[in-house]
Amino acid sequence: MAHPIVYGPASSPYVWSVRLALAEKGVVHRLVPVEFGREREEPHLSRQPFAKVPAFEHEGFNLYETQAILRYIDERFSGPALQSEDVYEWSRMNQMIGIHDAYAYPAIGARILRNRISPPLPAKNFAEEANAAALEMARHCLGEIERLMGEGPFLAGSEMSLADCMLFPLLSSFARVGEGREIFAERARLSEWLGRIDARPSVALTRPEP
Ligand SMILES: N[C@@H](CCC(=O)N[C@@H](CS)C(=O)NCC(=O)O)C(=O)O
Repeated sequence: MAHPIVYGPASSPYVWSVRLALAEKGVVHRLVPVEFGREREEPHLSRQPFAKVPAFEHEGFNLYETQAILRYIDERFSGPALQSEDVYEWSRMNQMIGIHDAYAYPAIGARILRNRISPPLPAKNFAEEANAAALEMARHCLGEIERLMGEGPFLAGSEMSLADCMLFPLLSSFARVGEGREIFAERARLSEWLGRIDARPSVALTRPEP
């Protein structure tokens, strides 16, 4: 079976989510780096017409949109299931993934991290009010994620799921900047979760260079 190909920069949280899911399934993949900025040009635009990363390819099947890629990976490959059979855990997983895409990534990824640590892209000078609103949203997201995960140990049940794959890259990057560190300091259960996922071999295999 041909190895799947992931297109995008290793440092992108969305790219890392896909690679993390592959590593959790024990699937070897090939990363084809796409430098930031090049996602707006060919050949990437033919793979992802909305000029985002990642794009994904497996045995001639092309796919983009991280949620779809994650579900493909779990359904297509053997290895530990990353979606619970339990309808409540499965729904919680989908809810967490929704929170990531609708609220957490726009505030944390596209604003706070983009402002702080996105070389080689120049920091964007967003208006202070917009930065404050993003920080407030980040705080709200982390509070809600911690509430929904309950006692854990994972975000949506007793096993690692696609929710952990989706949220870990973004939240672990956030925990490394000052604003994130402060919020995590108030969130013991979420911090423990971060440490638990961080220790997994799949993270060691896919962690981007600092
Ligand atoms: N809906 C897309 C979003 C992916 C996304 O926002 N990727 C970011 C990097 S983590 C990106 O491509 N940013 C470049 C840009 O917006 O120009 C998905 O789920 O794959």
